[in-house]
Amino acid sequence: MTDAEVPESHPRHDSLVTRHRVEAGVEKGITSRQGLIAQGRGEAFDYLLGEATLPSADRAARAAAAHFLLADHPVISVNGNVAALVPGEMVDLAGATGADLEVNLFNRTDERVRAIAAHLREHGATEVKGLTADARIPGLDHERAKVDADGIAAADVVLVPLEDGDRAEALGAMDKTQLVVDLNPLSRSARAATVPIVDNVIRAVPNIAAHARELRGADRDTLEGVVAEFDADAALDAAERAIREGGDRDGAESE
Ligand code: PTJ
Repeated sequence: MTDAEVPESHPRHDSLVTRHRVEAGVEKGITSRQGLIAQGRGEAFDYLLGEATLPSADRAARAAAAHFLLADHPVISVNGNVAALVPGEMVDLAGATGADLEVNLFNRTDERVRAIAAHLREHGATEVKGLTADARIPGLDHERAKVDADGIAAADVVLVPLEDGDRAEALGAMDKTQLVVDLNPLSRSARAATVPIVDNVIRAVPNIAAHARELRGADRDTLEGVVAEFDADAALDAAERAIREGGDRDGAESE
């Protein structure tokens, strides 16, 4: 079954479409088989969140957009799941924020880096970093540490969706502002983030781009105000509460 063959009327339409995209990503050689497991974990959290963007996740997306617009050198890190799920949306977000796109993989092979870069170009990217891999993130073992010297290594703000905790923490130790998209509010990457966006990457990425477009004309003070107002601990608590108490369906997140 392809995206188009999942009937719109199916009660789990979005979830099934998402699964098919990850499956197709594995078949195309852009997503690792472990990506299927990661998707299953994410899907379970999304189900508990009511498969909707919480108000706290929307505020996080807005704070992320403000960080992007304030950055000197923002970079969006793309892994195999992200490439399968939101390739065009990531290219659009890069355009809306002036960020570079860099392929950075947990289960790295040069073949998969090249396949993901080509996939992003098919979706409109003009430049994709990650192929040079001439710098290292300190404190990580070999493959996960490989980054471009003029990309993630030199970035001040990095968007790291669906990360593993080690890499997110290592980027934090390099004093980079980390914007993390992760459906699990208890994950180490969400907890290490400057801005944890507890939402499905499918909803979060277009939402950050929409906020960036809306904030694009704002002055520095306004953007710094958006950043300062955001409380990461409160956002994580709100997401955990929503999961435990039934998402925003019954007003659990009524701040
Ligand atoms: O392509 P690679 O080699 O870089 O590998 C990518 C994966 C995702 C396989 C790798 O980074 C990995 O194993 O990640 P983890 O440790 O399974 O963590 C993935 C996190 O992302 C988990 O906390 C999931 O809940 C979350 N997640 C999964 N799908 C989504 C998600 N968060 C947002 N949107 C999703 N669609």
